[in-house]
Amino acid sequence: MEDVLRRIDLTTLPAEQELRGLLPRPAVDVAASLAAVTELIDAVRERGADALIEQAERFDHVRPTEIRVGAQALTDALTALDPSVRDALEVAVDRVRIGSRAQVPPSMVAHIAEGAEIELRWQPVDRVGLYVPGGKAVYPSSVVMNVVAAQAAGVCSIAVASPAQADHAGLPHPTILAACALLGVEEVYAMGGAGAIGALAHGVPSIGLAPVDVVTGPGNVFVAAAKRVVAGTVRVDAEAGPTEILVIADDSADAELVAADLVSQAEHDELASAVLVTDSAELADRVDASVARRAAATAAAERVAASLMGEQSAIVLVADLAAAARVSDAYAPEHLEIITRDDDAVLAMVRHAGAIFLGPHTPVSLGDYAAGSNHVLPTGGQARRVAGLGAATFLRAQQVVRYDRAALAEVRREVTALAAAEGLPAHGEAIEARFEEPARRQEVR
Ligand code: HSO
Ligand code: ZN
Repeated sequence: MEDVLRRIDLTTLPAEQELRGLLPRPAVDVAASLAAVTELIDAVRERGADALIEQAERFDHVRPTEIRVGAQALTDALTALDPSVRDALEVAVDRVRIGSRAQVPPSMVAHIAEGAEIELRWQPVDRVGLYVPGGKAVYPSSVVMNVVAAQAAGVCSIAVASPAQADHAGLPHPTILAACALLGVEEVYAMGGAGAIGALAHGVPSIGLAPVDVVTGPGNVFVAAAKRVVAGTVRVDAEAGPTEILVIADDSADAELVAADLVSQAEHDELASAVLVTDSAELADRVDASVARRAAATAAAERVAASLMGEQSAIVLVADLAAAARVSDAYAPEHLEIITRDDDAVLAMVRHAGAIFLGPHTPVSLGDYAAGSNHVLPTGGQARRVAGLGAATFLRAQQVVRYDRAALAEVRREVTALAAAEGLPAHGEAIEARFEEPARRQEVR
């Protein structure tokens, strides 16, 4: 049988070989859309709801009657939700809430010297805007991941934006509305794309939409570009590109499970990446045969085939698991699965990944819904430098500094010397003033 996944043989990998770029990523040119997106955002800033309605007509092919979704529509969506989906969402919410709460760091006090301390206090931002796409993929699970993380951080004010749907009378998709209602989110807007990101960042006074402090959520290339444009005004999360899964497996792994997991993420997108890195040529053959069978039989067979046969997907053969960890780190995948005889030993060698799934009973699709982890993760190699979405996305570390007189006296000379060296004598005087007699202070003035 023809191979489905292309093979890359790195069994003789020189220690110094540069591995980045070995697995090409799908080209997503966010910068090319910046000008167009800026125009859309400016229109919303200038003309508010009128511009949002025009943009819905142009891009979503529907005229929303109202941008702000009414309370009744939210309640109705939850009432109409299939009870088994509601139950499943509730389980997901409970688990993600436990996982998200555990991410909120406790306040810490650093004792610098006697009488000198700095408290690190984690404060949530006041208000956030969460974007939920509404195109071919409608993911209520993404509503859960964004909202629960913000709630766990202690954010008081949450607004959700999702495009108006032609099939749903200009409202966002009903499962999105139902998920919002389930989570107690009352402020939902039927708006999508770059305009929605601009509206959240800058506010739309005419419809009572107050500007937010943080905008998060996945979206297409225009949403990614819009997040870049508003990044000077609000905090944004990482850009979400096509999904990626990289599996490190040895000959002890069950090829059927590895294949099932590769196919599961290929299901998202023609541009999704599915990569197996293994030191076993035999496992590689078995996984490829299983992938061929599964890809042909799955519901989204065409999309899955496009993803698996694309340049971005591959089986990489390496000499040992240390080399597998090097390949994985060079790629910095959104999702990394480790299915080997000693998963913890491999984990210890790996540095860069959005989320890591250990062992044969921890598939990525568990994490997509109900592991308790968050599924909004950095793609495109961003895992080298940023974390996935979580409570921390909505928190700031604040330094609370407290010195007593004796502690200040201890560094009096050093501060004054540095201030003088920087040509800022008033800085030094602010220190010295603490040690002058009250009478002398008058004299100086
Ligand atoms: N795997 C996707 C998230 C998702 N999967 C949503 C199913 N629904 C990106 O991490
Ligand atoms: Zn998924």
